[in-house]
Amino acid sequence: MLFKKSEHPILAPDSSLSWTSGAVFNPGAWYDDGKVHLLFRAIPAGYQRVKLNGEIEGGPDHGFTEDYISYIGYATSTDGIHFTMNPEPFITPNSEPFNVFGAEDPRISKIDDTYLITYTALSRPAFDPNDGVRIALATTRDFKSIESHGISGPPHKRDKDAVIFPKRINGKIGMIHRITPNMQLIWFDSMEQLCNPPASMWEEHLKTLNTHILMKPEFSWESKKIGAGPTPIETKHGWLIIYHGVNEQHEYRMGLALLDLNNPEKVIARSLVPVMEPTLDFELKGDVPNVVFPEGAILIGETLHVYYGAADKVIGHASAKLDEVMDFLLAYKYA
Ligand code: BMA
Repeated sequence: MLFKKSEHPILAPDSSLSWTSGAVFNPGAWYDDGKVHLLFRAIPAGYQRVKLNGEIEGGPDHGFTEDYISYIGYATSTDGIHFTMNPEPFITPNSEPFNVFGAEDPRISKIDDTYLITYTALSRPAFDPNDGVRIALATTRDFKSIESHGISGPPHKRDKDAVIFPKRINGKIGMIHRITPNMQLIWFDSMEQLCNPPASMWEEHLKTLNTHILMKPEFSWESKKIGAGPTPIETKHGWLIIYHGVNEQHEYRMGLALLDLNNPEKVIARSLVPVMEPTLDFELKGDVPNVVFPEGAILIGETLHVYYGAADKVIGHASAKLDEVMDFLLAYKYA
């Protein structure tokens, strides 16, 4: 196995903090100055899984009650494995139209001295199939004070899985996002434009969406949809992309791809097979079974640490040597 999983979840619901008492999962990560920063999704206990009619996300015919509303929490670690949670949530559902039903699935990137947090904002209950999901952006310099920039993605139904490259490329800021079933890439001219994108930019982007596709589902293990996971990692061979793929049985696995360093629109390698899949009890059983959902990846020395949501209930950790991951992926390099 390329990635070695930690045997037990590294973070789980905590009954002493009501907002984390039901589920703690899907963490974004960043590492600097000897500290791992983790932002994760948390839900208070009390919600229930219910059978719904019709096509919905999260399982062919199941959803959750309306009190399934996510907070975003913050935890830190010095070794990448033992984390301490802040008792207060970092982002709380609020009255802004697209945050009423929660904030989900944060990713962390950093440009200059600003941490960029992309997350999913909801204006309707999580499993309502209608138009109620957008990409949102918040920034912080210290994980204490936070500036909310509101919606930072196109006005398109269920756009999710946004992540920002951790440096400017050819002077621009790149963001990957996911309008089902593909992953798309968009460029912003400046931090100002990222924080306040004009409506005309999205009109143009949506009109020409096919030209912005970065990756499409290609293999049976990801046939239903794919989505970016952690912040891209810069290596000498290219940008390492860790992503999730969902199959027709609604099982979530982890895949790898490599993008050209100076022209990330060009995919230079992609693993045919998933590199991680649900096998442990806490990945097979939870609120949504058979899910590994990677959202955070950091390098400490030569070791790549991956943080993932397991079965929408707890947080798992896996690690691998970066050079072994690259050797594996380069075997799938396109000619
Ligand atoms: C996706 C997101 C994730 C979740 C996954 C599996 O659509 O909502 O938050 O972990 O489904 O249920």
